[in-house]
Amino acid sequence: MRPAARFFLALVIGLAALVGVGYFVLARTTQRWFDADLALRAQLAVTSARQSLLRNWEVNRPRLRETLTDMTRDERIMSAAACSMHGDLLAATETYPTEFSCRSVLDRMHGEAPGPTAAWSMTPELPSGRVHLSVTFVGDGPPQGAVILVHDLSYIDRREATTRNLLISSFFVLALGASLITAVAARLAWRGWTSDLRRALTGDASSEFQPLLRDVRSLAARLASEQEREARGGLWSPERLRATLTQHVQGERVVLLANREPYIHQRTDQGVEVWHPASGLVTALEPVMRACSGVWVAHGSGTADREVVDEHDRVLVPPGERSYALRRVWLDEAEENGYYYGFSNEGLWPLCHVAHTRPIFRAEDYDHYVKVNQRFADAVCAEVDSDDPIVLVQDYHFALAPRMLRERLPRATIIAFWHIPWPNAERIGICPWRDELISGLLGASIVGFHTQQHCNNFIDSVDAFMESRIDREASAVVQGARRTLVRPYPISVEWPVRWVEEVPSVADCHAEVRRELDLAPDARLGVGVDRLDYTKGIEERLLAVDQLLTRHPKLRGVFTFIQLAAPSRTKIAHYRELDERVEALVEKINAKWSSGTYRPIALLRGHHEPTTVYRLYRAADLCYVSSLHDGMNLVAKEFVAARDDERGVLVLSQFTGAARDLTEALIVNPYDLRQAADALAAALDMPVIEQRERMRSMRRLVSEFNVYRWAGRMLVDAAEVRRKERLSGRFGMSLNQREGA
Ligand code: ADQ
Repeated sequence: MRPAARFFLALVIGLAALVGVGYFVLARTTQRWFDADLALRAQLAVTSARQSLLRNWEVNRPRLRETLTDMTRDERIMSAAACSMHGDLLAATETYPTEFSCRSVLDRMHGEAPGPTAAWSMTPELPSGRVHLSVTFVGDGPPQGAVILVHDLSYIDRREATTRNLLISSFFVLALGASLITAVAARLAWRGWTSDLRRALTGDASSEFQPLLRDVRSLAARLASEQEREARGGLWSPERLRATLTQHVQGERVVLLANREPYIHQRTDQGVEVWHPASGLVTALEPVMRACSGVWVAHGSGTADREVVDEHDRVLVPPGERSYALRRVWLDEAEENGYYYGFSNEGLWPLCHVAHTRPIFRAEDYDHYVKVNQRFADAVCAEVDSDDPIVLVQDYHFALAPRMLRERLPRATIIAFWHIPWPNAERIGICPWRDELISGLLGASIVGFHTQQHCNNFIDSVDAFMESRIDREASAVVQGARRTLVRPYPISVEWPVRWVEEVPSVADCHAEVRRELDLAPDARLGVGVDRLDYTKGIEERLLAVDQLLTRHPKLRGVFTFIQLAAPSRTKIAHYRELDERVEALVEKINAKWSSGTYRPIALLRGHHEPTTVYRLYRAADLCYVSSLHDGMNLVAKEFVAARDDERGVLVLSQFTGAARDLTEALIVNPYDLRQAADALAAALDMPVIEQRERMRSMRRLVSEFNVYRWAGRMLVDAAEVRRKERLSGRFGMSLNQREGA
């Protein structure tokens, strides 16, 4: 049925219901009025004949009857009767109905105490129709008897019928009129509104649409470009990223600045080995650089790094593939201590993570931070091959570099991505160099974070500490003629992950890992993979395993948790202490629950190559990520990417950025050990069908929102900024003037 017909039908039904209810109320009310009216009339008739009635009562029955007949001259009184108080008939008119004998009528009054003028009435049904019966008592002092008057009600029925008909017709006329008027008014208003909106969208807007207009336009533009992009490209892949680079940024090569290098050349007894560092940033960005080519500028931290570079400190990587250049920057020990361990990891890292470790700010460390940022910015400038390059500045080690680069390369498109959380303004406010950090980042064209919350915190910090205009609608900060976009780009892993192709099938991983760890073939396995960092909640994770075994005895001797723990930042006392605490805790829990060769926790300290990590992911029944605070956490996404069998359960801390994407994980508060232990138990008990459902949905998400998409969207946004900047440059206007125009 068409919507208009449906509307009309609903209208008719609604009106009919309304008429029905209206009629019922009206009929009841008029009936009550008529009853009252007739009772009054009866009383009047009896009162006016009272003298004659009293005179002839009991003594002259023929005269009494005449008096009753006189009373029925009123056209609406059909008949009358006079009754004694004992219910005997004294006299009655000829037409008095036999159904209403004096006794039966007085009995039906249920012993109501009659007063001299009291009246009583009812409306019984006779075969000839409805009548009104009134009983009025007569007598001087105590009543001597009662006069019963029978009224004809047919005129009332006639009147009611007329009223009902009138009511129904007027209702219909009114309803029809109202619907017609409403329809015409709505049509006129809709026409006016749509033509206004059409005019607004084509640029000829009336003033009341102006506030709405910008939102509608930008939303429409965003949706259109998003749809077009997604429809055109399908899943994001290295090829699509490369095509995006060529199409949107004219194939300009990307220069990436990050502290950590993607390949570390390390001297060992066996010669020079190439290591893949345990770093989320590297995991994410390495596939991007292989797709885009260009240069990765990083600290050369390996013991054999200097041995393999050319005279420009460059080496082509990946080894054997040589897709892009790695430019190494050398730092002496004091610089590394001040810039990396000191300001970055004892100051900024605890400042940005809510993990209850006090940040330490030393002026000497900050001095090194400034100097090293400048050194790296200079290295980037030496690597660019145009005056408007695209530079990707990565993470908290380089908060100052974007402004330094901007000063040297005013036309560069600089994307600064902050891989860790950005705290709220109050917290960032405690850093003695907060203004410098924020101002440094605002040198970028785009500042990216994993989540909208971190973007909001950054904008609030700018608002609190900087001279600037904040364009909240566009999520941008404007300083003078320069605009910095602040956008969320949730990072991810490559898809498909190349390591998955290099490891055995899930069934083989399952069997091999259990054999290697000397576990029963059907042993249940949990896995955790982290740098040894206090933000990762490793102690809380081990305590949750302890709780699990306490609360679920059937898992003792059956469940083993493997924790890979790569030593990290070991020059910092806090990290060394953590290392010791974790070791001691593992010993304690193992001592508590071990029996025979069974140990509930296997702590595999040290760095492990990605293939080892992926074998474990595939062998495990569950993966527990218990970060106390984490920008994103790629381990969670790696576990999902590893499980092409659609099995295994992810237990994930609510304090990770990943928890916003991977909602089918079992989300827990890692501080709540009981809840975490129950989630681990639920994971081990989860039916295969549910595991499949959850894993399939998470895999769909990670495959779609992979790291190529992350990089691609930043590049597309960068291209947009670039286009606007070029336009404003060509027309000699500042960006703000253009944006505001
Ligand atoms: P990280 O703090 O390094 O990253 P995460 O995102 O979990 O944390 O990535 C760790 C990476 O190192 C993973 O690829 C993992 O496989 C690997 N890894 C961890 N332990 C390992 C071990 N023992 N041996 C070998 N490999 C190991 C920072 C932020 C995160 C953010 C990333 C990316 O702190 O919040 O997700 O950057 O933006």
